[in-house]
Amino acid sequence: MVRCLHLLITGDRGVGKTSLARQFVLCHFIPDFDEWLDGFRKQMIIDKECVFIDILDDSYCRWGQNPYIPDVAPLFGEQVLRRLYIREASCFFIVYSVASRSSFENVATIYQEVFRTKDPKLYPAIIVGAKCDLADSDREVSTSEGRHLAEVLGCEFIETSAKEDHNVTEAFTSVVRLFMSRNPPQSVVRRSSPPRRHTARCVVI
Ligand SMILES: Nc1nc2c(ncn2[C@@H]2O[C@H](COP(=O)(O)OP(=O)(O)O)[C@@H](O)[C@H]2O)c(=O)[nH]1
Ligand SMILES: [Mg+2]
Repeated sequence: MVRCLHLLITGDRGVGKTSLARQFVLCHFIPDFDEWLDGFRKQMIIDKECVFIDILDDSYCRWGQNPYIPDVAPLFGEQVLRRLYIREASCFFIVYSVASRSSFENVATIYQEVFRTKDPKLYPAIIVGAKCDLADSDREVSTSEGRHLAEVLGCEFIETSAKEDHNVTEAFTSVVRLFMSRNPPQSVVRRSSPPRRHTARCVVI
Protein backbone atom coordinates (compact mmCIF):
# COMPACT_ATOMS: atom_id res chain seq x y z
CA MET A 1 0.00 0.00 0.00
CA VAL A 2 1.21 3.48 -0.86
CA ARG A 3 -0.18 6.59 0.77
CA CYS A 4 -0.39 9.92 -1.03
CA LEU A 5 -0.88 13.05 0.97
CA HIS A 6 -0.84 16.78 0.47
CA LEU A 7 1.27 19.00 2.66
CA LEU A 8 0.60 22.74 2.58
CA ILE A 9 3.46 25.14 3.27
CA THR A 10 1.99 28.42 4.39
CA GLY A 11 3.27 31.63 5.97
CA ASP A 12 4.10 35.19 5.06
CA ARG A 13 5.75 36.12 1.80
CA GLY A 14 9.54 35.84 1.81
CA VAL A 15 9.86 33.61 4.90
CA GLY A 16 11.45 30.81 2.86
CA LYS A 17 8.55 28.50 2.00
CA THR A 18 9.54 27.70 -1.57
CA SER A 19 13.18 27.33 -0.57
CA LEU A 20 12.18 24.68 1.98
CA ALA A 21 10.21 22.74 -0.64
CA ARG A 22 13.06 23.00 -3.13
CA GLN A 23 15.63 21.85 -0.60
CA PHE A 24 13.48 18.92 0.48
CA VAL A 25 12.55 17.72 -3.02
CA LEU A 26 15.38 18.93 -5.25
CA CYS A 27 18.16 19.02 -2.63
CA HIS A 28 19.40 22.45 -3.56
CA PHE A 29 19.24 26.04 -2.41
CA ILE A 30 19.21 28.84 -4.96
CA PRO A 31 19.16 32.29 -3.31
CA ASP A 32 17.08 33.99 -5.98
CA PHE A 33 15.44 31.43 -8.23
CA ASP A 34 13.15 32.82 -10.91
CA GLU A 35 11.49 29.76 -12.40
CA TRP A 36 8.28 28.23 -11.12
CA LEU A 37 7.87 24.50 -10.91
CA ASP A 38 4.49 22.91 -11.35
CA GLY A 39 4.44 21.34 -7.89
CA PHE A 40 6.76 19.30 -5.76
CA ARG A 41 6.35 15.62 -5.01
CA LYS A 42 8.63 13.34 -3.03
CA GLN A 43 8.46 9.70 -2.16
CA MET A 44 9.58 8.67 1.31
CA ILE A 45 9.68 5.52 3.37
CA ILE A 46 8.59 6.37 6.89
CA ASP A 47 8.38 3.63 9.51
CA LYS A 48 8.44 1.03 6.70
CA GLU A 49 5.51 2.69 4.92
CA CYS A 50 5.82 4.23 1.46
CA VAL A 51 4.39 7.75 1.23
CA PHE A 52 4.10 10.19 -1.67
CA ILE A 53 4.14 13.75 -0.38
CA ASP A 54 2.64 16.36 -2.68
CA ILE A 55 3.68 19.78 -1.55
CA LEU A 56 1.28 22.67 -1.96
CA ASP A 57 3.22 25.91 -1.76
CA ASP A 58 0.93 28.77 -0.95
CA SER A 59 3.31 31.16 -2.72
CA TYR A 60 1.28 29.95 -5.71
CA CYS A 61 -1.80 31.67 -4.28
CA ARG A 62 -0.18 35.07 -4.58
CA TRP A 63 -1.58 37.56 -6.95
CA GLY A 64 0.17 37.30 -10.29
CA GLN A 65 2.71 34.75 -9.03
CA ASN A 66 1.14 31.60 -10.40
CA PRO A 67 2.10 31.11 -14.03
CA TYR A 68 -0.17 28.07 -14.33
CA ILE A 69 -3.44 29.80 -13.52
CA PRO A 70 -2.68 33.41 -14.38
CA ASP A 71 -6.33 34.45 -14.62
CA VAL A 72 -7.67 32.77 -11.52
CA ALA A 73 -5.85 34.64 -8.76
CA PRO A 74 -6.97 38.09 -9.90
CA LEU A 75 -10.49 36.76 -10.45
CA PHE A 76 -11.08 35.00 -7.13
CA GLY A 77 -8.35 36.47 -4.93
CA GLU A 78 -5.62 34.89 -2.87
CA GLN A 79 -7.90 33.92 0.00
CA VAL A 80 -10.06 31.68 -2.17
CA LEU A 81 -7.07 29.84 -3.56
CA ARG A 82 -5.58 29.43 -0.12
CA ARG A 83 -8.83 27.98 1.19
CA LEU A 84 -8.78 25.42 -1.62
CA TYR A 85 -5.25 24.48 -0.67
CA ILE A 86 -6.22 24.18 3.01
CA ARG A 87 -9.11 21.91 2.10
CA GLU A 88 -6.85 19.67 0.02
CA ALA A 89 -4.07 19.36 2.59
CA SER A 90 -3.55 16.76 5.31
CA CYS A 91 -0.49 18.29 6.98
CA PHE A 92 0.63 21.86 7.45
CA PHE A 93 3.88 23.77 7.70
CA ILE A 94 3.23 27.18 9.23
CA VAL A 95 6.43 29.03 8.49
CA TYR A 96 7.90 32.24 9.83
CA SER A 97 11.38 33.64 9.42
CA VAL A 98 13.49 33.97 12.57
CA ALA A 99 14.57 37.30 11.06
CA SER A 100 11.02 38.67 10.83
CA ARG A 101 8.96 39.38 13.92
CA SER A 102 5.93 40.32 11.86
CA SER A 103 5.94 36.91 10.15
CA PHE A 104 6.11 35.30 13.62
CA GLU A 105 3.23 37.43 14.85
CA ASN A 106 1.11 36.20 11.94
CA VAL A 107 1.56 32.52 12.82
CA ALA A 108 -1.36 32.36 15.26
CA THR A 109 -3.70 34.00 12.74
CA ILE A 110 -2.66 31.55 10.02
CA TYR A 111 -3.11 28.66 12.46
CA GLN A 112 -6.67 29.81 13.17
CA GLU A 113 -7.40 30.14 9.48
CA VAL A 114 -6.18 26.59 8.80
CA PHE A 115 -7.99 24.99 11.72
CA ARG A 116 -11.24 26.80 11.22
CA THR A 117 -12.16 24.07 8.78
CA LYS A 118 -9.80 21.25 9.79
CA ASP A 119 -9.71 19.06 12.86
CA PRO A 120 -6.23 19.46 14.45
CA LYS A 121 -6.58 15.99 15.99
CA LEU A 122 -6.50 14.48 12.50
CA TYR A 123 -4.45 17.00 10.57
CA PRO A 124 -1.15 17.97 12.20
CA ALA A 125 0.73 21.24 11.83
CA ILE A 126 4.31 22.07 12.59
CA ILE A 127 5.52 25.58 13.34
CA VAL A 128 8.71 26.16 11.37
CA GLY A 129 11.19 28.90 12.27
CA ALA A 130 13.03 29.25 8.96
CA LYS A 131 16.46 30.76 8.15
CA CYS A 132 18.02 29.69 11.45
CA ASP A 133 21.45 29.93 9.77
CA LEU A 134 21.24 33.73 10.03
CA ALA A 135 23.52 35.46 12.51
CA ASP A 136 22.22 36.39 15.96
CA SER A 137 22.37 40.03 14.97
CA ASP A 138 19.77 39.34 12.23
CA ARG A 139 17.42 37.43 14.52
CA GLU A 140 14.16 38.96 15.63
CA VAL A 141 12.62 35.80 17.12
CA SER A 142 14.38 33.57 19.64
CA THR A 143 14.15 29.79 19.63
CA SER A 144 12.37 29.80 22.99
CA GLU A 145 9.68 32.20 21.71
CA GLY A 146 9.05 29.89 18.75
CA ARG A 147 8.85 26.83 20.99
CA HIS A 148 6.54 28.58 23.43
CA LEU A 149 4.11 29.62 20.69
CA ALA A 150 4.05 26.06 19.32
CA GLU A 151 3.27 24.74 22.81
CA VAL A 152 0.41 27.23 23.18
CA LEU A 153 -1.00 26.18 19.81
CA GLY A 154 -0.43 22.48 20.53
CA CYS A 155 1.90 21.93 17.56
CA GLU A 156 5.34 20.54 16.94
CA PHE A 157 8.15 23.08 16.54
CA ILE A 158 11.39 23.09 14.60
CA GLU A 159 13.92 25.62 13.33
CA THR A 160 15.26 25.00 9.84
CA SER A 161 17.69 26.33 7.30
CA ALA A 162 16.99 25.59 3.65
CA LYS A 163 20.27 27.29 2.87
CA GLU A 164 22.33 24.89 4.97
CA ASP A 165 19.94 21.95 4.68
CA HIS A 166 19.48 21.91 8.42
CA ASN A 167 16.42 20.09 9.84
CA VAL A 168 14.60 20.20 6.49
CA THR A 169 14.00 16.47 6.05
CA GLU A 170 13.40 16.21 9.81
CA ALA A 171 10.60 18.79 9.62
CA PHE A 172 8.82 17.03 6.76
CA THR A 173 9.28 13.61 8.30
CA SER A 174 7.99 14.75 11.66
CA VAL A 175 4.69 16.17 10.42
CA VAL A 176 4.04 13.31 7.99
CA ARG A 177 4.74 10.77 10.72
CA LEU A 178 2.25 12.55 12.97
CA PHE A 179 -0.37 12.41 10.24
CA MET A 180 0.27 8.71 9.69
CA SER A 181 0.01 7.93 13.39
CA ARG A 182 -3.30 9.83 13.67
CA ASN A 183 -4.67 8.26 10.48
CA PRO A 184 -3.65 4.60 10.43
CA PRO A 185 -4.34 2.81 7.13
CA GLN A 186 -7.50 1.07 8.37
CA SER A 187 -9.04 4.48 9.18
CA VAL A 188 -8.61 5.73 5.63
CA VAL A 189 -11.89 6.91 4.20
CA ARG A 190 -12.33 7.24 0.47
CA ARG A 191 -12.58 10.79 -0.76
CA SER A 192 -16.16 10.53 -1.91
CA SER A 193 -17.39 9.35 1.52
CA PRO A 194 -19.09 12.04 3.63
CA PRO A 195 -18.41 13.98 5.75
CA ARG A 196 -15.87 15.36 3.34
CA ARG A 197 -14.41 17.93 5.69
CA HIS A 198 -12.99 15.31 8.03
CA THR A 199 -12.05 12.78 5.40
CA ALA A 200 -8.42 11.76 5.73
CA ARG A 201 -6.70 12.73 2.52
CA CYS A 202 -5.05 9.41 1.84
CA VAL A 203 -5.38 7.30 -1.22
CA VAL A 204 -4.87 3.57 -0.99
CA ILE A 205 -3.24 2.30 -4.14
N1 LIG B 1 19.74 32.81 4.94
C1 LIG B 1 18.70 32.14 4.44
N2 LIG B 1 17.95 32.69 3.47
C2 LIG B 1 16.90 31.98 3.00
C3 LIG B 1 16.57 30.68 3.50
N3 LIG B 1 15.47 30.24 2.84
C4 LIG B 1 15.13 31.20 1.98
N4 LIG B 1 15.99 32.26 2.06
C5 LIG B 1 15.95 33.49 1.26
O1 LIG B 1 14.74 34.20 1.56
C6 LIG B 1 14.18 34.77 0.39
C7 LIG B 1 12.74 34.28 0.21
O2 LIG B 1 12.76 32.86 0.01
P1 LIG B 1 11.52 32.12 -0.66
O3 LIG B 1 11.77 30.66 -0.55
O4 LIG B 1 11.27 32.67 -2.03
O5 LIG B 1 10.34 32.58 0.29
P2 LIG B 1 8.74 32.40 0.13
O6 LIG B 1 8.22 33.69 -0.45
O7 LIG B 1 8.24 32.19 1.51
O8 LIG B 1 8.51 31.24 -0.79
C8 LIG B 1 15.09 34.38 -0.78
O9 LIG B 1 15.98 35.45 -1.05
C9 LIG B 1 15.86 33.18 -0.24
O10 LIG B 1 17.14 33.08 -0.81
C10 LIG B 1 17.41 30.11 4.52
O11 LIG B 1 17.22 28.99 5.02
N5 LIG B 1 18.45 30.90 4.95
MG1 LIG C 1 7.61 31.19 -2.64
